[in-house]
Amino acid sequence: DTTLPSFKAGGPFSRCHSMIDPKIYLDNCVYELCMSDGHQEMLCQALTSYADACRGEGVDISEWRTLVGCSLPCPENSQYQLCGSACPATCNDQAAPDNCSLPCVETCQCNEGFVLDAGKCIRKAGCGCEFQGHLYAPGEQFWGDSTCTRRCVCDPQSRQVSCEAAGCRTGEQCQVKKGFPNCYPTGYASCTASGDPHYTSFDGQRFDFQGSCLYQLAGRCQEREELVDFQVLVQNDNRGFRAVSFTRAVEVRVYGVNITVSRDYPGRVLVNGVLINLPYSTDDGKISMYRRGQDAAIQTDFHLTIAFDWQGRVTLTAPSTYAGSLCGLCGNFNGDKGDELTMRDGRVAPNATAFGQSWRVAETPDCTEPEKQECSNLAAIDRHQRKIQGECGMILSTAGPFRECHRKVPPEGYFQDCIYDYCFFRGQQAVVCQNLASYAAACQAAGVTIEPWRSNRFCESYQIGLTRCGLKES
Ligand SMILES: [Ca+2]
Repeated sequence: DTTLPSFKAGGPFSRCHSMIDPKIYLDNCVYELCMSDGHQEMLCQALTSYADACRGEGVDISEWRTLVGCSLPCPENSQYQLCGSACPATCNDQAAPDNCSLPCVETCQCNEGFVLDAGKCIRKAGCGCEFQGHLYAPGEQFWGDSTCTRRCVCDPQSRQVSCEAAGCRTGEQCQVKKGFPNCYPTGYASCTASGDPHYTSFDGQRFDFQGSCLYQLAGRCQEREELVDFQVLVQNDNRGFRAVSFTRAVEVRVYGVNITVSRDYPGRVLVNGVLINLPYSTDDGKISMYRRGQDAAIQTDFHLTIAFDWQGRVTLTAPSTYAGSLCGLCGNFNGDKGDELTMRDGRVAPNATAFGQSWRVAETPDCTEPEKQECSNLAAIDRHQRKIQGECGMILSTAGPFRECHRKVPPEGYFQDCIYDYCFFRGQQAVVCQNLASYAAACQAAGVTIEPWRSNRFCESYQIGLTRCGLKES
């Protein structure tokens, strides 16, 4: 039996006996072996724990692993060392072992020419390049100065940094964040579709379009290599087919990934057809998805954000780098309100219906594209709602929760949308709430703090609803 002698006088641990009584370790070892039918792994664990304890006391123990067949499995490109450096060479500090003052440890040491990086031994060449005190990965691109005038790359072969003159794109400015300079958009514009649906384009044009097929809300339309291609599609409900007919699903196509946020899957999103919970990021980190208030927010690394509340309000925020290069129901983002209803063929549409139809991507079962319908009671509803503090009147109320917002976001257009939907849907609360939520979101986007407007009796929030159902802790 080779086991027990290892603990005996003259064995590899003998010099430790006077420092740490081996009896308890021996008893444990025998017990574990007995319980496990002499399993080798148990033996190795027991001996390792004694060896670690001894080393902790500064006792020099001799090689014991080969004696009992407990060789340490070492990862690729490394080898077992009974007494190796406690400061392994890493990408950031390749001379670490030379300057190490710690006692040696039993370890797997990287082979010659390799260093430790994230728990693996990689070739020194795989470490990348050092530039002005920072380490950059092979192939990584970065700005070589704080004003973004030199674009640099770490050459994977030579591990040398090479730079060339460059600059930020139109609609961008150089900013240093967290110590790293980068180009950031100078501004953003938002487009929304909400309610029946009512649209507000990037350049601020409001219109109604009640098509219920699949449409392009926005996408890159100019082939500009420096701009990442993307498409945002909306699928609307068939008006009249359901009691409440709003944007039903939003589909985002970018970087070869297909993301769908649908009313059919509240609280979750579909990524390439697979249902996932939030938050979630793609492996390359280029797309992240998270909950933002009542919305599912999808954000790309080029500062495009799409938010959908799983019910009927979608908001698109695009960076100024895309100004003038977009097309779809959200318009072209060129700062000119007059050409917003530009159709796919480049002509300006005679009306919103023709405009909407031109951006149809696909027909869906039973989808229709009716002309905007007039509601016969509209004038009477308008007069009544203007007088009251509740329902659509809450948007205009100078004593209401949105009063601080009136100067920043003119409320009249939102009120008009609200009474139009109120008229068609006979005052259904869910429809009114959608319109109020839409104005609230526009106010918050404009930086205005609004007062609480939802309550237990009116427009109860989704979160409160979930809590009531016991699905979520408050
Ligand atoms: Ca425009």
